[in-house]
Amino acid sequence: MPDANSPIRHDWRLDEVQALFELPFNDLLFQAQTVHRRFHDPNAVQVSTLLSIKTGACPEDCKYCPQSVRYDTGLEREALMDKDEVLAAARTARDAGATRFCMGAAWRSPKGKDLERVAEMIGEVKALGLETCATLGMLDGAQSQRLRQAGLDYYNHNVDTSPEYYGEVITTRTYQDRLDTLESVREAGINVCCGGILGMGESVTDRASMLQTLANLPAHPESVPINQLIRVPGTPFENEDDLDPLEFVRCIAVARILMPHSHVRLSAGRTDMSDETQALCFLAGANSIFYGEQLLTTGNPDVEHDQRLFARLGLQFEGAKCATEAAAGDTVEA
Ligand code: SAM
Ligand code: DTB
Ligand code: SF4
Repeated sequence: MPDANSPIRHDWRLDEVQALFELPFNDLLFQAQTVHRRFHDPNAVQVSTLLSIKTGACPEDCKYCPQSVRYDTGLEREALMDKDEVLAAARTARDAGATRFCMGAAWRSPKGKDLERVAEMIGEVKALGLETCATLGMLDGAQSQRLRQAGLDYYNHNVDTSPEYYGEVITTRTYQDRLDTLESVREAGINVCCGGILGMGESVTDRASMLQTLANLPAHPESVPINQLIRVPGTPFENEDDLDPLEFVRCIAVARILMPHSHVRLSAGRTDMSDETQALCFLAGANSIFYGEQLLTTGNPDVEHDQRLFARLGLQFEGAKCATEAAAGDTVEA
């Protein structure tokens, strides 16, 4: 029987999640911030830096993605990077204050030789003192175990949207395929990073259903990235409507309430958000970001801008080991 007093649940009903989305904004944010303070330092934000280690020419048809071979987005394809280049980028990220380095590859799933090359990168990035994360597409049990053995700390694999809306977004792999990968990763003992995208024409019920799916996994993902769609010209979703920033904040707040221990990441889309919207996301319980001027193939705020925003909000980089932490904590004149 679930403990009615425990906020850690895996039995959320859709109507309960929808009811959270429908709360008056102030009530929702108060509840989310209350949960947040019970489980996290309210003024610390975990920072990860991304690197696309293999870019473009992906056989999948994800309608949001500039890297699918099916859409003409003008992106230049690039083969799997050399280890030394990856390590140089990881060092730069560490020296700028990132604590986790996430390597992304535009694959449906990694092939044997490529997986070995990534495994080698993981070991050496870890040796720099960084947490390691990878997002390489679908994995089976043996591949997950190989990555764990190489020292992988986190694997990112998103459900992206609700099971009901999924068919409008991707046709080349099923929702169940995604859940199977998450299970393999979890069984191998790797931390799970799993979230989705808002602004793809989904309904509020779809957002509730996506968060319900994540919260009702056997264990909550340690990291929950909430992305706002980046409308890349040439992708089928390039002309989607603007998302109301307050609807985005609501989704962060509901994720925080449903998954109290998780790091909720304010992920892609920050270049299109005001500082004030981002501040509301932190108030709603977001405590992680992607840091550095590039996501995978698209832009992200300048590090100077983020450092200034952190200073204005009195936020600290969680677990940073370098001078940037002090810089981010300094008071900067507005
Ligand atoms: N190819 C791998 C896969 O899909 O499993 C890993 C890389 S993929 C680019 C990682 C995630 O980035 C996607 O699942 C999606 O949630 C997010 N993403 C990709 N393009 C995006 C966009 N235009 N806007 C927002 N998020 C995006
Ligand atoms: C996630 O949820 N968001 C990141 C990361 N996981 C891999 C990727 C965002 C990609 C945005 C589009 C691009 O830069 O290509
Ligand atoms: Fe390929 Fe991943 Fe982009 Fe889908 S999201 S097209 S699988 S790179």
